[in-house]
Amino acid sequence: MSLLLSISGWNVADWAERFRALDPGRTIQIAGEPGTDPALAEYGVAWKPAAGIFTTSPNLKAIFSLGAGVDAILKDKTLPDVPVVRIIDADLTQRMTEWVTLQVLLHHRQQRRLDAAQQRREWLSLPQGAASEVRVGILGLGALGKDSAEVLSRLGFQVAGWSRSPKSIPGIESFSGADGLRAFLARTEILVCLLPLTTDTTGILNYDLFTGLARDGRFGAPVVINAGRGGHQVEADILRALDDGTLSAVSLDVFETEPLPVENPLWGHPGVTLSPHSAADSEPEPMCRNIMGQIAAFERGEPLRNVVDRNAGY
Ligand code: NDP
Ligand code: OXD
Repeated sequence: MSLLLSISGWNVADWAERFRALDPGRTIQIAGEPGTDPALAEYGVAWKPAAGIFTTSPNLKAIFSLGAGVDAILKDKTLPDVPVVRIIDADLTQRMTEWVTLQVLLHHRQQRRLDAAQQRREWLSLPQGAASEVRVGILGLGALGKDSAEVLSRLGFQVAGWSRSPKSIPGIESFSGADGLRAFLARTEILVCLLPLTTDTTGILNYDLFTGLARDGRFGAPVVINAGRGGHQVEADILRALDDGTLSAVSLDVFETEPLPVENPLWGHPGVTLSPHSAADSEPEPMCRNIMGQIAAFERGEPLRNVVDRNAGY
């Protein structure tokens, strides 16, 4: 009974310790370490795994993603034909909803203007609009998009979502498919992207899409918030749209290149609020519990949950 961990960018030894603590009887191996035998692995655990890493594990039964997004796993064309399971976890969802709510409120309450006024020691009194006057649109109404939508709706915002299939969520207007996109954009003044990165969604946050957003809201020009993947956004188009007034502001957690290079103009642009791909960190304790719980259920004969549709890419 062995787990093979292929994790880059995060502290793999820390993750291994967490898994060991939860199931001391199981062999936890770290890919690439001396003495590791991938042939023993029954389960893969991955975050940005090394390409080809699971090809020498003939006993593999499933691969567990440590993140909600599986684009970095699925891009490996040598991935064995076993179920890929992604994370849906209350802790991660809560973190994302906090970040999305923070960003929506930051723009709605014009906090960046107040910050600048504070720097100048200026007592700036701004008109305060009601949340009920603001139309938020969420691209992606999955595990994360739905929760953010519901919380923003409870705060009073007019919330709609766009997904592949139509949704029926109380209080949330549903738009779906390519046919529904234009109408969804036309009623949206704060756009939030919580899509998975697939061939269909790559580059979706581009200049053409920005020009389709509502321009009759409180901010004059719309706002874009992206915590999906950097591959969703065309950064040259974001800068152009900010500079020519097509967008009033953006909040970005993800970037075409991560870490964002120091010379990237997004760092210093006054219309940009950014965070370092930290909207919703995968916290080791709940993630390891989630995965070990899934493995225990699977070994009792229960089906795996949250298995990715490899054709759809999410
Ligand atoms: P889900 O798979 O639960 O939801 C994805 C949603 O996107 C679904 O509603 C789906 O539609 C919709 N969708 C997918 N493709 C299309 C398309 N072509 N057109 C319209 N809608 C589409 O994913 P999660 O909510 O769990 O996560 C979303 C993404 O958030 C992850 O893939 C990851 O990239 C990102 N993420 C970022 C983090 C960060 O810290 N920045 C942390 C965690 C996740 P349908 O419901 O019809 O299938
Ligand atoms: C994820 C992420 O996909 O952290 O979970 O980006």
